[in-house]
Amino acid sequence: MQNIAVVTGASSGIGAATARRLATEGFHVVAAARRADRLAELVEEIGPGATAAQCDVTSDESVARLAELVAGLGGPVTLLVNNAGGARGLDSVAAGSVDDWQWMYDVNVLGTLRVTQALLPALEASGAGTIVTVGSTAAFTVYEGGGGYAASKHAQTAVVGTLRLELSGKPVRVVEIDPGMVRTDEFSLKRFGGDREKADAIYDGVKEPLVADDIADVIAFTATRPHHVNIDRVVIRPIAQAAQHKVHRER
Ligand code: 8X3
Repeated sequence: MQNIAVVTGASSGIGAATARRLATEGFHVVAAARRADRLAELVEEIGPGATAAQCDVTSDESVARLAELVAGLGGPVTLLVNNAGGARGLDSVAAGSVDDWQWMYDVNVLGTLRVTQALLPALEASGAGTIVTVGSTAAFTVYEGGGGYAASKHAQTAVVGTLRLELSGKPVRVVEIDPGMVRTDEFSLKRFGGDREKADAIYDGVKEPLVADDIADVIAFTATRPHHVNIDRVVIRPIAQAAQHKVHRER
């Protein structure tokens, strides 16, 4: 049996691109996400190198079922990509919705925690495990309107850093990928509750924002180094984004 890679949030964007890419790297990919129809399409496209797992990372039961499904495949689980997550709203702290903040904490932080806890025994048992967590540049910087998202991403990076310390001496490396501006079908659209105009404005005039494949490429790179090489953290932005507030726009 091939090595197994579990990718959460695999129904679109960075997760789907990562699932496709890891299959080409020889992993058997378990593509996990809430939307079964999207997963079915993805798994059909990838072929026998992938298994769909309907999973909601905000549910203990759902994540337990994911772990059972993965165990049932019988192969060594060598890679977990914690990619499920997202942003809701671009409101100020003064006006931010508690529900949106709660959702971001639950998915970005507790979702990472749940899936990591559920798969850690198998990753350790493989003798050569890797956990890659998709964070954000918002994990180490803040911007107006980004308070809720940045708070959740700062918290997620704290979990990742703590985990790396706690796994010292165990055969599981811990990697964090922090993307800046990536143009995917859904990230900004979801952030703005489906408002296409607002979502598109984020990328206005930016010649080449990153795309999902750029991030999948880096995830695959970190996961396929010799196992003693732990790439702690990668910050990746388009060349047009020198910093969070320094975006070159051509008009
Ligand atoms: C995405 C980067 O700039 O929207 O994680 O916070 S940003």
